[in-house]
Amino acid sequence: SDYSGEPPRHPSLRINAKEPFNAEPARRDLVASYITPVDLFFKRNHGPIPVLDDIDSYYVTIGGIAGGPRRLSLDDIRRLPKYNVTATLQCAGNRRTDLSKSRKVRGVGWDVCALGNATWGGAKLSDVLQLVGVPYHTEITPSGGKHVEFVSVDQCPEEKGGPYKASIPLGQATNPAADVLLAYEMNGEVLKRDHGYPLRAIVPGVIGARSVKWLDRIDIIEEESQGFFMQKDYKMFPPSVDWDNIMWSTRKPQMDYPVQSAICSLEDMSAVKTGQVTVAGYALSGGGRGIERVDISCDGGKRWFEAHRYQKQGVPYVAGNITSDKWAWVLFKAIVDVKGDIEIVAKAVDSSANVQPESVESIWNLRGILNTCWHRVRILATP
Ligand code: MTE
Ligand code: MO
Repeated sequence: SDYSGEPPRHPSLRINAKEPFNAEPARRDLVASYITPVDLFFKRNHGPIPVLDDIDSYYVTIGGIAGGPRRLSLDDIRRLPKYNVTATLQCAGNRRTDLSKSRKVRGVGWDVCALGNATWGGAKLSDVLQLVGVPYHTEITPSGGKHVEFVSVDQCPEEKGGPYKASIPLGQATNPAADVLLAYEMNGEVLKRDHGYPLRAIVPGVIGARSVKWLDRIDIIEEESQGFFMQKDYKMFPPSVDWDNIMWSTRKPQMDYPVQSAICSLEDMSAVKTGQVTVAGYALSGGGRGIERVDISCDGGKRWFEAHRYQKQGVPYVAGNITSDKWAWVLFKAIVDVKGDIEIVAKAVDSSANVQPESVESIWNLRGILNTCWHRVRILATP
């Protein structure tokens, strides 16, 4: 693979792998703003960043439709109604490093910042599909229906040099309320190369792996995508399955993200001064479920109290309501008194009353995905 054409990146990013480029911001930087600045947004790649600079000749091909494939230019997509959806994109591998402490897992090691919250601008996939003759669908997503496969132009070693691919159910793709976008903007600016320029899918509420960057094709297919990242990766196995007894076909590709939270104002195993410290972080859930509350403990999880949620100005926030935005994270904060050697813990509860699991052992899985266990930070507070 050729990595000579990579774009410049912010020097403060923590690089977890250089080629392909995988990096996340520092904890404190991540929760400094409700909307994550583009240069601090985590970058998750499986191959080199494609060079697509002749935008006038760029088009995306829509296949598997009546009358044969259709090519849509960027202008065709820009002419459709534009939507701005604030959605948090989280990699399924977020917090993998902590999972490895229990038992070794395979994959890029991530701390707690393999996610970001952005306002994505683009056309709804449901409108794009309607334009080419595929009608809207507004019922609850049926299972066993057709699928919509996103195919990228980037070449991934795991795909044996083939393009990155993923699919979502047709019922979700054609449902305007699912807010699936073909995005050409991120935080009001033209999408950057690292994040899928000129066009990417954004599938809110679902693991980041399904939000395919640098779109080449969108195909309506009978079964879910047979691509590597759908069939041989990003599946959640039970703790009893290891590399010697894995049967990939026995599990479904992971879609919705479970409830998650992490503390970002403190580093693990750090020293602070006795007195007040700020416990701040993020909480989010998948599938459009909002965050009901975040509980904090300063004694490893024996006694709990509720954190405050806070959002910055100008951000969609319904006063008195529970969630700020259906697809976006909530930032939380609590001021606590600390003394001695203590363990601070955060756990979130979503609007369906799902709670993060307590122990990492109960959710350990060989690929190290979906580590959503209580987030613990051990600190030593001395005068
Ligand atoms: N799309 C392509 N074409 N190639 C990729 O490697 N990585 C996926 C997804 N889309 C990927 C991709 C994964 S695993 C994640 S978590 C998100 O993109 C990361 O998006 P970001 O780099 O914009 O943060
Ligand atoms: Mo990911």
